[in-house]
Amino acid sequence: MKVALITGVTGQDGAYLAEFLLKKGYFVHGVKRRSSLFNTDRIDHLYQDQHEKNVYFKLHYGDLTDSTNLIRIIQEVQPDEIYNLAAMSHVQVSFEMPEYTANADGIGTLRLLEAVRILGLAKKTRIYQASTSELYGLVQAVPQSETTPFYPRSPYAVAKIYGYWITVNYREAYGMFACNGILFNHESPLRGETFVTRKITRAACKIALGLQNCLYLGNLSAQRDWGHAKDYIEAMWLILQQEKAEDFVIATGITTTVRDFVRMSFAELGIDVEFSGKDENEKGVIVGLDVEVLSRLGLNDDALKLGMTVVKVDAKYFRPTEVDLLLGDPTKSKAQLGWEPKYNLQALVEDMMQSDLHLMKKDEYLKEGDFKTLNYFE
Ligand code: NDP
Ligand code: GDR
Repeated sequence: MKVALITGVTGQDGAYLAEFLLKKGYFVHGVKRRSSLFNTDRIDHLYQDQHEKNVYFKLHYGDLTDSTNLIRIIQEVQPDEIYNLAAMSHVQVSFEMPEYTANADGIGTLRLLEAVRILGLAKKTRIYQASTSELYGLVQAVPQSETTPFYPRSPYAVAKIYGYWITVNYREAYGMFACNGILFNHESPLRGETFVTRKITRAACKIALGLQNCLYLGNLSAQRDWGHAKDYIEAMWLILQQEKAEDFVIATGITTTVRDFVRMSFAELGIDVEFSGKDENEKGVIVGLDVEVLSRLGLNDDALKLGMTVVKVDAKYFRPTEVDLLLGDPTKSKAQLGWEPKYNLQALVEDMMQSDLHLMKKDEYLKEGDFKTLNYFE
C-alpha cells in the first residue's frame, strides 16, 4: 500500500486530493493546523474512527513554520509521496502579511525538502510542490508555458518563487524526485469564500434570494484561466507517477474576465447582467429576467427588478500590483501526462452555482423561520 502525506489537507485541493488518493488505495496522512474552532469541514466525510480496524486516513497536527514538527511527522509516516499544498494562499492578504507568507509558503517548502533529506528519504519520497501561475505575474508572453520567464507581483508570488526554485535545486543537488506543478486558477464548490469566483457565485445566489443587495468587487477586467479543482488534483498525482521528475503547467488554455464570470454566474439563475461605466464607476445592472428559469430553480423574483444594480466596484479590492492576464499552455502536460480536463468553464460555473444555491437556500429557510443566532455578548 502506498503512503501519501498531504500538507494543507483541510484546504480546497487537499480535500479533493485526499478523497482521490483514498479511492486509489493509498494510506493518506494529512497535516492540519490547530485552530480554536473545527477546521475540517471539507474532509469530515473522509474521517475514520481511529479505533476501528482498516483505517486509511489519519490527521496530524502540524505547521509549515515548524521544522521539528515536520521532521517528526515525516519520520513517523515514511511517505512514498508528499503533496505540499499548505500555504497562505490569498494574494491580496499576502500584501498585509508578507513576512508570514514568506515564512509559510517560501521557507516552509525548504523545511519540508530538508526534512526529507535529513531523514535519509531523498531516494524514497517523491515530492509535489504546489507552484502557481502567479509566478508569471507581469505579462512577459502568452500563453504561459514551462519556459516563460517569471515576474512575480505580490508577496505571495515572491514566496512561491522561492518554493519553486528550492524544489528545482533539491532535485538537481540531491537527485530527489521533486516536481513543481505550475497550476493556473482552479475553483470548485469547495473554493474559499474570499476568492473571486466563490465570492461571485455565493453573492449571485444570495441576491436572487433577497438575502443580499449588491456584490462589491475590485478589478473586473482581470483575466484568469479557470479550471475545476477536481481535474487539477488528478494532474498532481500524474506528475508524481512519471519516470522522471519534471515541472508541468496545468491549465485549460482559455482565459476569461472577472466581468464575464459574473455574467455567467447570474445567467445560471436566469438573470441577465449588463455592465456600464468605467473603472471605479463601473456597475452591473439587471437587464433581463427569465421567469421560467427563476421559477424552475424555486426562486421568488420579488427581490429582483430590471434596472437594479447588483454589482459595484469598491477600490479596496484593487491590489497594489495586479496580475492582469493569465493564460496557460497545457501542451506539455497533455502530451506527457495524458492529462485532459473534464470540466470546461461553463460546467465549472454550473457546479458552483448549484452548490451555492443549495447552501444559500438553507440561509433563506433560517431567515424565514426568524432564526436568530445566539449572541454570547448580550
Ligand atoms: P486553500 O487556501 O484552500 O488551502 C490552503 C491549506 O493550507 C489549508 O489547509 C490551510 O489550513 C493550510 N495552511 C495554511 N497555512 C499553513 C501553515 N502555515 N502550515 C500548515 N498548513 C497551512 O488553498 P488551495 O487548496 O486552493 O490551494 C492549495 C495549494 O495550491 C496552495 O499552496 C496554493 O497556494 C496553491 N495553488 C492554488 C491554486 C488555486 O487556484 N487554488 C493555483 C495554484 C497554486 P487551514 O484550513 O487551517 O487554513
Ligand atoms: P488569484 O485569485 O489572486 O488569481 O489567486 P482571486 O480569486 O483572489 O483573484 C482573481 C482576480 O480577481 C480579481 N478580483 C477580486 N479578487 C478577489 N479575491 N476579491 C474581489 O472582490 C475581486 N475583484 C476582482 C483579483 O484582483 C484577481 O485579478 C488564486 C489563489 O488561489 C492563489 O493561491 C493561486 O496561486 C492563484 O489563484 C493561481
